[in-house]
Amino acid sequence: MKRILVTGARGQIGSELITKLRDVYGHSNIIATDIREAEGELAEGPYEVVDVTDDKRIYEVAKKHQVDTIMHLAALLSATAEKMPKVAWDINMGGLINTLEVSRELNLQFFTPSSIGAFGPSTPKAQTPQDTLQRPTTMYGVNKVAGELLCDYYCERYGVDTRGVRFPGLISYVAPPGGGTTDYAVEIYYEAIKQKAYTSYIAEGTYMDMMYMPDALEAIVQLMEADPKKLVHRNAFNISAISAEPMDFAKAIQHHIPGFQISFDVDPVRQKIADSWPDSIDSSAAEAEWGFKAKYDINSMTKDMLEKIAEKLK
Ligand code: VAH
Repeated sequence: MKRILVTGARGQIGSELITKLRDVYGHSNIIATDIREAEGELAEGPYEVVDVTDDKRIYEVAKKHQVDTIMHLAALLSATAEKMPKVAWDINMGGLINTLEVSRELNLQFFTPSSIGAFGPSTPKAQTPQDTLQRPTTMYGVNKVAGELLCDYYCERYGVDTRGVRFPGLISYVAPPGGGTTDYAVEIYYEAIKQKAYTSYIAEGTYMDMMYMPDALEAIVQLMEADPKKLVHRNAFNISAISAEPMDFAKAIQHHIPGFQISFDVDPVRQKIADSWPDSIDSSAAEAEWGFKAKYDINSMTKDMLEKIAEKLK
């Protein structure tokens, strides 16, 4: 039976992953942790305040709850990391080595996400291969590449069962994203309902990989339950569902809100980050090694997002 400690439980992924894991493994087996106090549904199960830069606290909570798995999500995202690179290094890399060390000491299974941000401008942009050049030009990307190598090292050197995926931009209606480059793909849905208009900070024609959150959560559980003997790769698998630019979102929304208008006011910092990332990545290794398959495309995601946000804003 899995007993899982999740860091970053109040983040965009964490807040929904806790609900998913509680449904799959039972409320009492999921230990939600974050640097902030619990709020809302998070308080309905085991919860601890944990700063991932405090290695002793992570060990203490993992030991106390006798977990067998850590899912480490706490991190600063790409745009925030560019504003405070040294802080991002300290949190992203400090938190990672601390959770890996606890996993080594307590023989825990380990998951942490990488990102399409682990690629850079010299990486092939169309159908980016699983194994290819990774020379990112952002602190977030440096953290993700270093993180992938560190997780593979802990697996090779110490036998820690580390696994990860390179997430695309994740789209959800539950917790707002914070400090990401792909956040426009969430904002556009809220503004479509509130204003029937959205001004995008990412330029028309800028393709990036995206995925609806339910597919992302299912991928985490599927990967962690996969037969380790079938894993050729581990840290981290390319996975994607949608390759889209802002106009694709606008057209999908206009099917439901015909008067919706998009305009552009490009943010040079986040545009530069987006331009350094792939247009589309190849998910075939994940499909072959653990059966990854996304269920939502841009049209089915848009229908669900608009319905759920309209309900939420009532
Ligand atoms: C970001 N949402 O924009 C995150 C993610 C692929 C993008 O890593 O930083």
